[in-house]
Amino acid sequence: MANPKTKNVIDVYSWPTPNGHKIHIMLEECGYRLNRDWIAHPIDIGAGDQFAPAFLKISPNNKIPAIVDPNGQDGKPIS
Ligand SMILES: N[C@@H](CCC(=O)N[C@@H](CS)C(=O)NCC(=O)O)C(=O)O
Repeated sequence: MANPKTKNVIDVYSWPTPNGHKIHIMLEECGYRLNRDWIAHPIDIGAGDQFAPAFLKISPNNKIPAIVDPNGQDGKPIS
């Protein structure tokens, strides 16, 4: 069962590169707050984390940043 405290939280998969930071900045500029509205999941692209099968399900082209919004169309998660 979904945790009611985290069911609306956006999962952000990123790394502190300019492309990674732009999603962090966008979320904060839009009023989404870290650890309240979004959670950071580090993907160390120097270590090859972007090729992990679990991450490739979210980002098939092995690129960060990627997000999972739990409230996509019809209330289903979308990445
Ligand atoms: N079009 C993407 C580009 C994302 C991108 O190039 N990400 C790089 C890091 S900045 C990446 O994930 N590289 C890992 C790889 O190619 O294996 C965007 O605008 O965010």
